Amino acid sequence: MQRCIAVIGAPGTGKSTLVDRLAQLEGGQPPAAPQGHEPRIVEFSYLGDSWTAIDCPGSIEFLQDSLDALLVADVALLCVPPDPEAAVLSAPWLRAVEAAGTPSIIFINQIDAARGRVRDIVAALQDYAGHSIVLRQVPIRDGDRVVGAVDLISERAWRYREGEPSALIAIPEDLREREHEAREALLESLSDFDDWLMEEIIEDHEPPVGPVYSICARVLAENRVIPALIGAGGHMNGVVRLMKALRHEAPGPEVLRARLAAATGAEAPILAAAFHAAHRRHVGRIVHLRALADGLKPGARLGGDTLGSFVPASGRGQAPAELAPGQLAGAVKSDHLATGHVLTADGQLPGPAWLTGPTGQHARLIRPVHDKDEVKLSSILARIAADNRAISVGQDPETGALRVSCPGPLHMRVLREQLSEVFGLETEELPVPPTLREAITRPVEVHYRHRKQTGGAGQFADVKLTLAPNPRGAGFTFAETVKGGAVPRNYIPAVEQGARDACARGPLGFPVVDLAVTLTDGQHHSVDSSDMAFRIAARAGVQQGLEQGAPVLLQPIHQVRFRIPSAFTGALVPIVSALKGQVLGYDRDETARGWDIFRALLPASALDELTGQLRSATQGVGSFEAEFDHYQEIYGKEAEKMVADARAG
Ligand SMILES: Nc1nc2c(ncn2[C@@H]2O[C@H](COP(=O)(O)OP(=O)(O)OP(=O)(O)O)[C@@H](O)[C@H]2O)c(=O)[nH]1
Ligand SMILES: [Mg+2]
Repeated sequence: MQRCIAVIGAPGTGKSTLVDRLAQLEGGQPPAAPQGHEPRIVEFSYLGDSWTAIDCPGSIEFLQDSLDALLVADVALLCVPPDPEAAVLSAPWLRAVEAAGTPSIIFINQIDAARGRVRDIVAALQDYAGHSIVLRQVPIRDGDRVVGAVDLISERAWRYREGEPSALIAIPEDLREREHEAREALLESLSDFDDWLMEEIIEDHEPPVGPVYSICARVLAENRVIPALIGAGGHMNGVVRLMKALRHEAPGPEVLRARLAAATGAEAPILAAAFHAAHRRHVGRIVHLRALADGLKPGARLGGDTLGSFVPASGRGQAPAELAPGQLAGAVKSDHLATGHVLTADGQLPGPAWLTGPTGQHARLIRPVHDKDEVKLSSILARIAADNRAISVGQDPETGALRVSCPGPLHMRVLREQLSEVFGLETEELPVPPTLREAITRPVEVHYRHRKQTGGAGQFADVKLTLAPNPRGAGFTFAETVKGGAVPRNYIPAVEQGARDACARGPLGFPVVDLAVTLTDGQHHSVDSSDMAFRIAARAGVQQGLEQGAPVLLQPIHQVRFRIPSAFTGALVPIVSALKGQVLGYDRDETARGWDIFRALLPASALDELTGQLRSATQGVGSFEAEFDHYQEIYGKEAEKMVADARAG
């Protein structure tokens, strides 16, 4: 059996350094360094147990990778900065583990550089966690510096030593009181989930250490509390203690398997879960999966087809011939396997809803530098997007170009590098032009006669039309009030078609919306009239009418839904106002403690700037989703500039 740890948390919280230390606890080669922003898979053993760590990138733009890792992790190791003021940086990951139901351990890392008390850090994190966070160690300080820790269950004290395991010492006298207090708080939290412990406490007994550790393991497997340990991965401080806690307390893959079965409603036995795909030059698509049953090997039936061959999960060493339960591997020649899916022999079940993070709001048009690559680019982007829920690809309706949305500019850059390095596709990116529209603002009557005499048959059609503004959002409507067959019935659809044709491009250069056209009268000729003639007449007539109808530019307004820690809600109001938006209100987010949902209307043209402003105002933690709501008139200099920009682009 092999257990899997998702190592997650805010940027620069020492995750990769810690994974390196864990992997080398028993000596051996250092693992391969992380590659760019790709999650890194590291396998190691400790005291006879096999482990895999998925070292996730910390950038919020790559949060999806952490969610993907939670699909296959037995336990999440959430690295947090040693600063109560920075607790909010961990909020997206706390939110993720709680939504996923993954048993989690918090590691307050870089404790050598602590800025504040450990209990304040825990209290600040608690604002963003529905589970109670229980402190398992208290720091030993020498002045301001943390020089060791006391384990609150075993009541053993350890003095840190640089670069090596800590030394056992006696609990410093001046720490006794604090240690007792913290221990009581810990036991009390645990006793909420254990009747025996509750009685021990009520009867004022000192509960023996062994059973208390067993309770810790059980409450972790049942995901009742989130224990917090402290240390400094970079200095090897607290690393052995952390690994021992994982060894004794982290549940095995059977717990994950049961959780996934419940979440997906799988009826057949779950054999594996596929969580990530990588594309490599000359190798192709590698699907990373974790075996959740015995004996998965190449040629087996998995997800409704034959499993191809394996490559080692870590990208190093020998490919496994067969996977032990809980083991990770890359599967090649297995293109039928979809990532983010739970796999049975015959089926692939989409992962739980929490697996899809906030949708990407950074949209760009992506064009191949060489025209010949157009078809290849669109098919490869579609494949990448199918494997990565943070990326979506479609065709921009205005320009017909490929439009890619992802969480941010860093992600976009990494994606384009991948296109170039793996697929040999050079691309350029352009901003998505706003989808401007125009509409008339006053009613107009027009009379248009189309007549042409060329050699034999001529063309004749005569239409009288009224054009009137429709209410915003009502779109194009057509009616006729023709009397006495002045325009015969059979030509009327052609008149409507001609009117619609004219709306494709109005006098300002944009599609015309919200227009009511009525055919009131006209004339026809028994020989020279035709559908074509009426269509031409109506198009020209409406074009003329649009020019006289005082056309106005319309810009799209989006309804924007922000997901932000409550602490930042106030900061959003001035941002929305500065971007000429309108605040609609906010509510507590019922799905995540400490978060608000904030709603506003904003011009689509402000969304790019909003991404940057939101990021700086919320330290990267806030996200938003925007959806077209309505068109709004825009006048003056701003309108002139938009028209000029659109003409230039
Ligand atoms: N003071 C201190 N610094 C540390 C410790 N561990 C790591 N660092 C430093 O913290 C920085 C970030 O370390 P990484 O291990 O790359 O952090 P990470 O969480 O993997 O970063 P991302 O993957 O970018 O999110 C580096 O400069 C490390 O040297 C520690 O225990 N104490
Ligand atoms: Mg890292």
